[in-house]
Amino acid sequence: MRAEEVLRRNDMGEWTRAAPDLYPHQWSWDSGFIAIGLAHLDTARAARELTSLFAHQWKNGKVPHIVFNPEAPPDSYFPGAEHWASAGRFPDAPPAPPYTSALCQPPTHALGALRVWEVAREKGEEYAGRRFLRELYPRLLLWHRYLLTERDPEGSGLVTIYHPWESGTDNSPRFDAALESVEVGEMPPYERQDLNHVDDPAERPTDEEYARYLWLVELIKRARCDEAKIYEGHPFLVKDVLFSTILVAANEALLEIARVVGVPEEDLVLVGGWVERGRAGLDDLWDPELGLCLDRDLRHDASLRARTVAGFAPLIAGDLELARLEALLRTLYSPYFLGEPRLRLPLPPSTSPAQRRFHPRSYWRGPVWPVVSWLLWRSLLRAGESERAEAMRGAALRELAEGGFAEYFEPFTGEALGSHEQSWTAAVALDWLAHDGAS
Ligand code: 2M8
Repeated sequence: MRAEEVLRRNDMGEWTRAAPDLYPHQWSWDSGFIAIGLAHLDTARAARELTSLFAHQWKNGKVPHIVFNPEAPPDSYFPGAEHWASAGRFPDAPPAPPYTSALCQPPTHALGALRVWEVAREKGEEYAGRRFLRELYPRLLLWHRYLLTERDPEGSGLVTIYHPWESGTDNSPRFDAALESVEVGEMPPYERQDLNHVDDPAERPTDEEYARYLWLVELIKRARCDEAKIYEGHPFLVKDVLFSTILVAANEALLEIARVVGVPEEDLVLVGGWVERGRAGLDDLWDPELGLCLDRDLRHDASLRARTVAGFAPLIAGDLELARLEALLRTLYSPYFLGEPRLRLPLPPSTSPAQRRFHPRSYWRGPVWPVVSWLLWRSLLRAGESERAEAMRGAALRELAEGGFAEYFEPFTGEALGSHEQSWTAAVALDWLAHDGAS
């Protein structure tokens, strides 16, 4: 099946489901990537992917991590709309139904919006492209402002997450230490649906992890999503370096969008300041020994030491001093990552095979995720490392040509895992293919 077909089959008109069975709803950071892919097929439809998501933005600026599809078959996903229905009555919630989750995910949206504009301009669709950016700009600004205020009362430039689901890299070992200290309380019994849609339960998080995930949801609901209350008592509060660096990249994109839209100078100063603050915050979390940037557990005031792709955050944030860039490239091409001799292709495993509790089939504990390869590819290009970027693009396209548009891949065998028609995988493939003539 071709990338374009995957997106068409998952197209629900105004938005795209993340995957046909496993994920029948709209996911926030998936949509940012999907818009990037759709831009190459139909800029107007790509624009709607984002405007439809932002129609469910919360009053405080939060963009929900899932917008539930009222037409999805009952019991197709857990926790679904019923589980989150009470969140629809919280003070900041948007009108419901459709219901949304009360969590959020990394802000890929400005990256998507900028790509839509770039392609629209190339195609001579400047008028419609600019109109779209004018419509979305204030919403993007509100969203980023939420992340840099409610989620960063410290003013560190780094985003605090309340749940591993907010990171997008759910069961990554980078959260093990913080999650292990979460004690699960009384909850009604529940039935997982995700295991019905994969070949092997080892591809998904464990039951122990799920219990903690649901308990954290329960606590957020009990706090009625009051950010100050959550900050005070929640057992999982982590400064997430991957989330934070995507926000830096998104703020850079927002600056470009702001210039196209033509906004007051003070907006440019504000967003430019966010970019600087984010880079400085990442710099504070640099670990010279691992040659990576590390998340921080605020509850226990401790660094979360794990070798995962999130550690390359400064590379994604860009504008690095030469010494830091070289240190990151050394780690990336070392035996901990791309230099690992067992890798089938030189693509970044989500977790280093040398990391404790690495698992080559388990979700974010080891498999290669095309969207992450896309982020690193883009970062290498921007750092002027065009040969390395090109090698990564070539390897990624080969993996997809052989294994299809799977959610993730076993790093040593290239076996396709998880969902087999994952929208964001098809989307980044389209962007890589469009880059052919450009390289
Ligand atoms: C995965 O997460 C969802 C929960 O949000 C799940 O496992 O049920 C993650 O890979 C996440 O990053 C992604 O956005 C989502 C949909 O593709 O699936």
